[in-house]
Amino acid sequence: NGEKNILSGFKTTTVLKDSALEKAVFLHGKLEDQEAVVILQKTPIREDTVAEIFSGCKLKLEMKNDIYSIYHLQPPAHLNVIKTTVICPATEHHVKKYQVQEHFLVEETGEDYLSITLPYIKEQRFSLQWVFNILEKKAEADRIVYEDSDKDVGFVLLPDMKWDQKQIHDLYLIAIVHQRDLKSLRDLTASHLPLLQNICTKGKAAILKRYGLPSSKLRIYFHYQPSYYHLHIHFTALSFDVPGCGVVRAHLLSDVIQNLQSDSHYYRKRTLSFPLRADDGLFSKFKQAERLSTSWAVLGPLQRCIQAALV
Ligand code: M7G
Repeated sequence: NGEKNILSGFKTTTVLKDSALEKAVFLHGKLEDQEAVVILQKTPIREDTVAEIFSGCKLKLEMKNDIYSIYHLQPPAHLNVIKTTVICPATEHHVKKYQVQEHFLVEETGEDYLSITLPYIKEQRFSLQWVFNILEKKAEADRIVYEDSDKDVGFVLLPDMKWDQKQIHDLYLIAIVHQRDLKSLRDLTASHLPLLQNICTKGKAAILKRYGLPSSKLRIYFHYQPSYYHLHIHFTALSFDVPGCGVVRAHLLSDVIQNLQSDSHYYRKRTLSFPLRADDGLFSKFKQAERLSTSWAVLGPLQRCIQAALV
């Protein structure tokens, strides 16, 4: 559609991750002298395009043995798209985020949060500019699925950057709260129940209306730790085994609501476990504070197979 091919000048310095499972490659390199991360990912095959793929493709037989044949199929160009995410200029944190790394499980008490994590995240790991752009309609305004503009209980619901919106199977939306002083799960008390219940009810209704997907097919959760410390909630299709939806990082919104109903300070006091990369600055802080000697579990040997569920 006439877009300038900015990627023709991209020079790869390192392959951060090459995942056959995700059908994606994560590259670090230079784009016009700026550091950049480029993610190339093959998109899922949609059932409603199969007939068009079959009728418009070029087929080449690779192997035939008895009843088994393998072909290389070249689909029509418009159905042969690679979703490409470009982060430029990328910071060192972005490069680390996508790099395959050994993970360790950290158990953070309420006190650890105040003495180790909070001072660290105040240095702000990732800029929140993209979040403010969404809330202020400076970016992605045309992608908003639903908004409640109330300053206390309001939020914006829109497709996550990871979702190409081509099929419901891998539906992924995020609800970003309008309140600006909530960093993560740790900041929530019973006073935020109206906000959480509002997001839960209106988020589900908006997804049913727009995509026809009922709440029984949705997984609605927080990440702890998140990458971006402005409170947001993930809405993903239950059928989609998305990275980060497993027990070590995801906290279901319905559980969070119930926990706050039974104890207003639940998330201030509780020990919360989460995985950190070995090269994560926060991990070094936990090590320095000697908070890992008895409580860390080495995930190294299992890391390759559970990598996708962790990050
Ligand atoms: P998170 O738990 O803070 O971090 O979730 P994670 O990336 O480690 O899961 C932030 C969510 O926001 C992720 O699912 C991102 O894919 C999504 N996201 C990040 N950015 C920079 C954007 C953006 O610019 N637009 C949209 N729509 N989503 C984004």
